[in-house]
Amino acid sequence: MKTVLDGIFAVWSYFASNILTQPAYMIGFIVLIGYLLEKKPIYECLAGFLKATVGYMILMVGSNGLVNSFRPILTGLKDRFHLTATVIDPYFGQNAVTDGVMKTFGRSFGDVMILLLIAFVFNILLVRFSKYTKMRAVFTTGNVQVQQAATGFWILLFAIPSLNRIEVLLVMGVLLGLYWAVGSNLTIKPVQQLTDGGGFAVAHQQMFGIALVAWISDKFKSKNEGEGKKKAKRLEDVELPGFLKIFNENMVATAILMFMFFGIIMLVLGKSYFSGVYASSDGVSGLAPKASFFFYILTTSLGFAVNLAILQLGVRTFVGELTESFTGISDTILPNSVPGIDVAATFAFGEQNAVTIGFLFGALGQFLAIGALILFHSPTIIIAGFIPLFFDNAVFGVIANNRSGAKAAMILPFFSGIIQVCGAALISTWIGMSKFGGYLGMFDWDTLWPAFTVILKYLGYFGIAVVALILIIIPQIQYRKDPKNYFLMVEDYDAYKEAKKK
Ligand code: ASC
Repeated sequence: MKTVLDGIFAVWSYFASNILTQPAYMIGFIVLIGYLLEKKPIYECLAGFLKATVGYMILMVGSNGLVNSFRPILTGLKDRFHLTATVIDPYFGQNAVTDGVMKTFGRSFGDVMILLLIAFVFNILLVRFSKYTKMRAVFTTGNVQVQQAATGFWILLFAIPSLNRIEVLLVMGVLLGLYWAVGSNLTIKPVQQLTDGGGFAVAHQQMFGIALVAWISDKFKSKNEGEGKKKAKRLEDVELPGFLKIFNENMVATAILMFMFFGIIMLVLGKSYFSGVYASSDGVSGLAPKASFFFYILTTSLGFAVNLAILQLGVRTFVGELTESFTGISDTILPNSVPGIDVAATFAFGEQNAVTIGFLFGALGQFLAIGALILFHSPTIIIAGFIPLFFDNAVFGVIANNRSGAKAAMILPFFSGIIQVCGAALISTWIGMSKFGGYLGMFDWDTLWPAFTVILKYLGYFGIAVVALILIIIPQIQYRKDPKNYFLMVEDYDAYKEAKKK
């Protein structure tokens, strides 16, 4: 018996570390399974696998390019001004858990793979029984699952320290599995509307945020587009006068705005800071001796537009394959389901300038909130991390613009920026993570999870049931609002649109 279990676990570990947590292969694998289930010839299945994997790898080149060039600039503020501060960034958060969980709780977290197994299988079961659970999305973004598992582990130990190893695994497996299934399910409607039936959901770290932004945007719209009033302007409808016309071209707009934004930050950091980076990175990054600082800033800033274009190319490469092949899965083993994928996939849809606008207004909100923390001598100072700043607020910008126009695409990311900083400062101080220099810091983990932490801390074991129940009820409410079309939305989007017209 023991050797059988060991064998199963060895197979799972191999799968989890090589495929599930490497989303490019995970997406490729899903495409492969989908086409096999559609009984396509094997060479076509293989071609689909390759195209999807390569497409996803291209997306990651863009996404990592953005993170690697702009994260050091934002965190540079911390070194340059010798701040003791907590960086909100998923990787800093993960390091803080690794570093601090032993010192804080006398425990270490070695069971990540088992946890992923429990939560992932649970997510699939919830979707398999969608008839009862009303959950329609499978969370496939393994790299963020690992980060969420780490932070979830800390939160749980903080709230209920008496849990033993097995109990921690079970509770987290259930709560995370539910959060993945319910959260990505919440994004289905806004994402289907954005992509005109793209056939996927978001599986990331701001899923409740996306649902909230969609809901508030619709309120904006009904207020602004009521009887007798003009339709609110989308970013793409704004006609700029004179020379401002050049902003209508997305690449030009991104280049100019990022040059101003990062130009200011880089000037504040100063030339000698980047020369220091060059020396300490052995010339891999930073400003080479004798190189022009102006052109260094220009090249760095234009890199934003370059990486964004790469990212979008990657999305366009794999999304078609994914949509087409997934019918193989949703017609057979998982009826009425869609795959949940990285939030970056939404950036290839809708108005491109909304990505930039969302990011910049989020930054404005974050910087104001950080200023307020400093001004009021908060015990924890937050440093903006690029990942929450960009990936959360850009998708909020895109969704808000798609549903109700330019105004919402500015206002909502602005408030999101404030919420991200204040929420992260509060929760990371309370649970004791701020001392270790990092917190996950993505929107859901600055809002929803702090609320769950309060429930778990004050209600203990009973709190676990309360949190699970809250999550279970959400898709039931969604379903009851429109039972006739709820599953049609993922089964056949064109038929869904027809039905809604009537
Ligand atoms: C995250 C994280 C990343 C990025 C990436 C965005 O939360 O950990 O590496 O966002 O998934 O494409």
